[in-house]
Amino acid sequence: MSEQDVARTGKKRRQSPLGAGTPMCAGCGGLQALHQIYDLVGDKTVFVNAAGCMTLLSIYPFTPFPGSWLYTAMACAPAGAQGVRDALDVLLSKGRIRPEQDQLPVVLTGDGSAYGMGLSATSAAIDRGLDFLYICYDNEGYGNTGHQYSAATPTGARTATSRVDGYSGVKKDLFTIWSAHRPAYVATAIGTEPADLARKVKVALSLRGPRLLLVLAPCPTGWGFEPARMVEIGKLAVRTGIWPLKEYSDGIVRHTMVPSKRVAVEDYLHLQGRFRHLFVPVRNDDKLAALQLQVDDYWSHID
Ligand SMILES: Cc1ncc(C[n+]2csc(CCOP(=O)(O)OP(=O)(O)O)c2C)c(N)n1
Ligand code: SF4
Ligand SMILES: [Mg+2]
Repeated sequence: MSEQDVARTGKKRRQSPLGAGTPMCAGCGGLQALHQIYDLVGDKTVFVNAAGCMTLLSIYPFTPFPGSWLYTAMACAPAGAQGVRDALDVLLSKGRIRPEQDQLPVVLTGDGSAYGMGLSATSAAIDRGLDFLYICYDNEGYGNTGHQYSAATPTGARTATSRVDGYSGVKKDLFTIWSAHRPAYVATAIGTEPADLARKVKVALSLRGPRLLLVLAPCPTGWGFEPARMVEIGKLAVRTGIWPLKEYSDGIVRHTMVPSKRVAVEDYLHLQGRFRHLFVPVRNDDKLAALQLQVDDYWSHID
């Protein structure tokens, strides 16, 4: 509801911590997922955010979250979460806050921090067994600065820094990197599969120690599609098998949604401007087959 609508109708604006008025793109898959996660995580949280699109959710001294918000440099959000945890522990030990007033440090970063700049600080925090939740919304590029490639960019995607044939690297496997540290919990998720996401948030909240929710964030602005197609694209990411939904705990990896008949990868690619060069002016059959093979190869190792 716009300012004019509020003045004209006298109706109140819908009250949601992440509601209307957030300065984010329409159809943002990251924001959609964060809405759902926040509904379950609640306000006894201290968000520790590294620079990225979601930083726009907090403009000093205001934040839409009833809890607290701490902004850090890209490389050090998990170190910030350690400071928050330590401070809360001191307050608890001195009786300055009661146990029921304790809060959960929640790191919130994009893939640029999670897969790259902040990975060292993350690894160290997991090694220390820090009791925190890490939410990474993965829009597969440095979105906030114009969508340059990151270590999460998929092969072949055009970005601001990989223009002609698209990104020549391979998307880093952050799920496995986290799991190799043997933390309490690691899960991939997406906002367009809300039941799967909600269950994983609840599992994460029931545990202590380092926990990661790695959420694919379809990004109309960086990926080049109409905001209205965000849900369709998110669902195709799962149905093609490009974004496997899975979780890790106690040394075991489980797939939580296995597509019964996988849709062709190109059905997902051709909806996005970042892959348009694979279809026009000339269809690149070799590259499309190679991208399909990457996905087939992954699933050939899953029972
Ligand atoms: C060390 C450092 N380098 C560069 C920047 C500029 N910068 C701000 S946000 C951003 C993009 C972050 O990408 P990502 O973590 O994927 O989040 P997104 O913007 O996609 O939400 C960059 C490069 C910075 N803040 N700090
Ligand atoms: S650039 Fe992408 S991730 Fe960032 S706010 Fe816009 S849609 Fe969301
Ligand atoms: Mg990003």
